[in-house]
Amino acid sequence: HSLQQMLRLALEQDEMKMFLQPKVDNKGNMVGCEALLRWQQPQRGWISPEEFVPAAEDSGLILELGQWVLEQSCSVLQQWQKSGLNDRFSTLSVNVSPKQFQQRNFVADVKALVAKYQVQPGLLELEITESILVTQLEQAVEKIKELRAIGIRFAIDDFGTGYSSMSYLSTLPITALKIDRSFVENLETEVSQQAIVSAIIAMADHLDLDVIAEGVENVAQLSYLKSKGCHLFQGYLFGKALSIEEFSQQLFTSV
Ligand code: G
Ligand code: G
Ligand code: MN
Ligand code: NA
Repeated sequence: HSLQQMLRLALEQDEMKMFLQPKVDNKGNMVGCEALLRWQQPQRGWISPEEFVPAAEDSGLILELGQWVLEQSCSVLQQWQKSGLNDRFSTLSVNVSPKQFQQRNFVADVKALVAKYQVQPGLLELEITESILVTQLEQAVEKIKELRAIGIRFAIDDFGTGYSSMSYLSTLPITALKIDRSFVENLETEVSQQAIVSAIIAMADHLDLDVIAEGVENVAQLSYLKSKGCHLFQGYLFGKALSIEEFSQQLFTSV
């Protein structure tokens, strides 16, 4: 079977799982999470999204997959709202592929899910990449504005790795930048990485955007990021992605 055939079966046969990686604040408190797909394939074992997300993009299956992740996320948020989320909780972030975002029905689909699960829209953050803004800036701006109008939040994922101009930053109603993992790598020793990261943090601050560092693996990286004013983090130092059950348990047992 091709990867694409296997992917179609995976969705039908419940092999796809949504995991949640913690986002933490200055004090190490869990203040949110990012939804990340995990595929447990019976014959081949565990398959990384780095392998199957591109295949899903090529086959168009990313649309079903993306819709599925969004629905799961809204359902989880509904459960958490019922259990009483504390004020510290910011957002559950969902990766949106360019193909999914560019669908004519994208805005309506998101609104329908938010309504179906009665999600407080401010708890949902959509992660988009700069590539969306390169090819279809005007349409993207309209879609983001429509969803921002009901309170949904938007982060630019992998910030700094795309080929877009930065002029969009002053016009786009996004709410956060995610510093790409590649800039955080070797941050403790590489002066050039430090220059890039401190510039991104300063820019986010001036534009009144949240900024979150990805791929934080050690205390030296964390200290540098904190010293420059970053106060949201994600990475193996704090935890890898957990099953919904495990994450929910941690969320409601932490003080
Ligand atoms: O979890 P991590 O190794 O393993 O994810 C690898 C890549 O797959 C990342 O670039 C991430 O953005 C992407 N990815 C993970 N989950 C999703 C998802 O639900 N939708 C999309 N479009 N990409 C995802
Ligand atoms: O591209 P995106 O940022 O959406 O995906 C996040 C990816 O980064 C996932 O593959 C996730 O498993 C991975 N990841 C999360 N934290 C760390 C980390 O601290 N180190 C490394 N190397 N990868 C991480
Ligand atoms: Mn992401
Ligand atoms: Na990223």
